[in-house]
Amino acid sequence: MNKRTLDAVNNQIQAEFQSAYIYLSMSAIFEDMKMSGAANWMRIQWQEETAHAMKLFDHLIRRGQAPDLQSITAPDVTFESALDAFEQVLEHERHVTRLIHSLYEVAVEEKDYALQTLLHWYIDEQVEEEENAEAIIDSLRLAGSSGQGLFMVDRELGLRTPEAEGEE
Ligand code: OFO
Repeated sequence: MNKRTLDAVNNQIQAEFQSAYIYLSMSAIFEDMKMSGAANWMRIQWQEETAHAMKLFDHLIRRGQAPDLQSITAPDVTFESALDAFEQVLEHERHVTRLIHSLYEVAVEEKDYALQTLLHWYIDEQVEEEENAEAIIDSLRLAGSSGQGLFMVDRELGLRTPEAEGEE
């Protein structure tokens, strides 16, 4: 793996851990709002993002490269409502999708076929990440300001369980 590709993968590992940290922060805020279902959803998202980082980390190890971990900054997260939070999730995932596509472009330009194959998984995963956020936003819009509606959505989010290994 050449230096340009290695640097790009290390940057993506940082972005995935940064995502994990943002979602853990959102989980803490939802706990504080007594929305335990949304807090659960965010906590599982934190686990998933950590798994995304580790899949790239392990790819480097398998290819005889030492991952170079970068700083993670304190998440600067605030939101007015659950809808606001999940709109921020969608925006963030769109940003991560752009990062994954840029990384893929590096892998193509540098003819790194193994990395390209690995990134197919991430490209599919980003479609799912955006789709999930959009579905929750739709539910929250339907619930509007109805306490009962929000209670139902929160209960639904509380049913999310960690995905099996490899399905993150
Ligand atoms: Fe790793 O997919 Fe979200 O950020």
